[in-house]
Amino acid sequence: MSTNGHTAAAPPILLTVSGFDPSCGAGTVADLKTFAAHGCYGVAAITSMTVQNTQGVEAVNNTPSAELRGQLEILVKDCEIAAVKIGMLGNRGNAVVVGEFLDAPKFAHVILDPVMKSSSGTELLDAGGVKYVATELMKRASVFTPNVPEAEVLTGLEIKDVFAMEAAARKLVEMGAQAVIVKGGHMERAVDVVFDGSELVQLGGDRVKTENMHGTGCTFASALTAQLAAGRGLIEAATLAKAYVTKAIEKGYPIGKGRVPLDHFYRLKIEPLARGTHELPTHGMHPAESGH
Ligand code: PXL
Repeated sequence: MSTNGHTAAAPPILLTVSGFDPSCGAGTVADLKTFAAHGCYGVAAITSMTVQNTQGVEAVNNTPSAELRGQLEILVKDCEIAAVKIGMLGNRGNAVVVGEFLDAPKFAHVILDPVMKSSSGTELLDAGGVKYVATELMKRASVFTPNVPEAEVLTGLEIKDVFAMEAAARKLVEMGAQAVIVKGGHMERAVDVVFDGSELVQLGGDRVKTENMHGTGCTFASALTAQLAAGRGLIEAATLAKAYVTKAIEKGYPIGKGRVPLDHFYRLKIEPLARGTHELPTHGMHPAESGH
């Protein structure tokens, strides 16, 4: 029994280290929704308080580094964290805090999504931060998940096709990454390249409209974190995460005038029955309408 008297078994606890988006399509809230949709309990340390809605980012207010360190330390003193997912960091100072945090306790899974820009083009990581990610933080992560523009910045390669994505994945491993997933959401075909240092696999996917979406990268990395924490291997976890994000994109609905968030909870929705199909009434229910 736990010290506070509750006996129900807790689900895996996943930590997101990310920025807050008030429209809740991306960042911390997208991560927490994804964790919940996978039956996990999410805790969060906020790196940045952005001012944005679905139409774009108006301001970025990064958390003071000492405050971010405090948030991380108080959580690990209390909870057993099964996996850590890192998204927007804001600046070098906060990236260094996270690097130091990863050096102390050893986490089984650290998924690093090197967020550099918002989908509307605002910078979400300063130049010093990008350098720290490339030289220090990337090697502390068990899985590194750049999209194509981020992989181009980090490797200096121009990426125009899936072969160049493979070359970038290999280069990132040479640069110190333990395993890499280069996400192809920005490409003609939405193929992701997974490379664990020995095996290189292409994950094909149904192309769904993503031009006007928000939070797809955060959601993929969070679903991957949940699957890895559940004990799945990298390829299976990536395949399941890609299937989840694809479906959540398909089911996305507009909530404002701009970018569309995903439906993280599409699995909770029961599809309407086909016309003419009736469920058997159970005890205490009204019989299904018989049409006379
Ligand atoms: O999608 C990248 C991203 C991550 N984190 C936060 C964001 C965004 C995009 O806008 O706002 C907080």
